[in-house]
Amino acid sequence: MRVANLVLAALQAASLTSAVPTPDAIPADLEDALSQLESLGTATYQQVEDTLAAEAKKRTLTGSCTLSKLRVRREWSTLSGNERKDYIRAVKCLMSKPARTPTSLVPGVRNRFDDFVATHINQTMSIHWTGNFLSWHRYYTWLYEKALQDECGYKGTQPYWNWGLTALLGMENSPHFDGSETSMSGNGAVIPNQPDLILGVSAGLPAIYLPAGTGGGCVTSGPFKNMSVNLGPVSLDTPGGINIANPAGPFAYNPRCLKRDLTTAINRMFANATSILTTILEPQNIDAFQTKLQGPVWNGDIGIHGGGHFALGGDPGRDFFVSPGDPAFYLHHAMIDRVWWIWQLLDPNTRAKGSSAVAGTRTFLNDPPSPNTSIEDFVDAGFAAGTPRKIKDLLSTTGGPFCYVYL
Ligand SMILES: *[C@@H]1O[C@H](CO)[C@@H](O)[C@H](O)[C@H]1NC(C)=O
Ligand SMILES: *[C@@H]1O[C@H](CO)[C@@H](O)[C@H](O)[C@H]1NC(C)=O
Ligand SMILES: *[C@@H]1O[C@H](CO)[C@@H](O)[C@H](O)[C@H]1NC(C)=O
Ligand SMILES: *[C@@H]1O[C@H](CO)[C@@H](O)[C@H](O)[C@H]1NC(C)=O
Ligand SMILES: [Cu+2]
Repeated sequence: MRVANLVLAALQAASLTSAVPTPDAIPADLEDALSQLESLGTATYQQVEDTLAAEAKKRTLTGSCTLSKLRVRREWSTLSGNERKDYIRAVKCLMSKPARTPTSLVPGVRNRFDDFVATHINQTMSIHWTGNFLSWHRYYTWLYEKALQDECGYKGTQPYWNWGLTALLGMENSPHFDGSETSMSGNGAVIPNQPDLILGVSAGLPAIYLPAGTGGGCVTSGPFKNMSVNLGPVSLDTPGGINIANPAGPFAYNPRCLKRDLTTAINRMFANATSILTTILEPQNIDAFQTKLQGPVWNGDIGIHGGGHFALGGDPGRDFFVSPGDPAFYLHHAMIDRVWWIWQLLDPNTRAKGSSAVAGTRTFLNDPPSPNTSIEDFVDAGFAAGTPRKIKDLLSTTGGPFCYVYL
């Protein structure tokens, strides 16, 4: 059976309308699953390269993305120390540049980094559990990457955080969060005996109990230990089930330390390599895919998306509105985008173009009721960057404004 499938996969890979070969079973063993995931990622990368090369040869290239312009986004742990330092330098540079958002609208913005946070806060209820969730966050992450490149001289691309890796290593021991100078900073200071997290209740959903992490306080190590979080909280889940908002409002100036509460247990429970593979291989339409990825919370599942956010924890990491205020957000959402990209390329004709590529409505879980999302709808990142773009131009990472892949 396995051999037959491998032969079939090889034949498919060789044919012109090559589909990416998929594993015949999803391993429960996390190391096996991780290596299957990486094979799938590499095959997807290869397929994009082959397609661009074939189009160039036949001169049927329709867009402006060519092989020579193609940029590759990579996993944090595969970057050299100097590459990671350059990324960190550029993020800090963004934090040192003046904001573009009018302070009449958002009194709390202090820098360019905050522009992105303010936009996310402003649009939260129309970009999550909506039909534009994936395309909005793809565009947003790309605009952030572009700001790092264009405004801060960053030479690399937006790195991603493969949660399947940190589930195995333990977050605290990973190159992502070990607190070294080449990490995205480490854990928060230890707050002993933190009670469980209780999610969902504030949104009127059944409670989900999650273990609190190993930190909880201000980040004490690495490049971002002294950064100031300026906006929020807006809806911050804290241990014990308490949800916190700044009474002065979501846009008030409220400088405070960056907090983390690294929780490998949550990472391992929801965002391990097996669940990543399952999210990619099981759902057969966009509705099922985005539900699986975000987690059917009404069934006690926070999905790989919630798994990453809540494993990072802290303030603003566990704040649904303000989460981009932790610079690790963009590594997390690059991985979300990578998972979508792999899923799309398993059937690009229905998943990366046309009306079958989107599902959902314009409001959070359709509350209040709103029209279905259309690929003709616009998304924008407000004062942060860019111009409004139609969803249909954001469905392919090698079309519209984009020209990147993941490896
Ligand atoms: C970080 O903040 C602390 C306390 O304000 C200060 O003592 C320390 O010098 C700062 N470190 C850096 C690297 O800015
Ligand atoms: C991986 O994640 C899935 C889905 O959340 C979970 O059911 C499974 O128990 C996890 N695997 C391990 C080994 O923890
Ligand atoms: C909106 O989408 C749902 C689910 O796909 C579908 O059943 C419904 O007919 C759509 N509504 C309109 C007005 O197109
Ligand atoms: C928030 O969104 C509204 C409606 O789209 C817009 O008019 C306003 O300028 C936005 N504010 C910010 C700070 O982006
Ligand atoms: Cu978001």
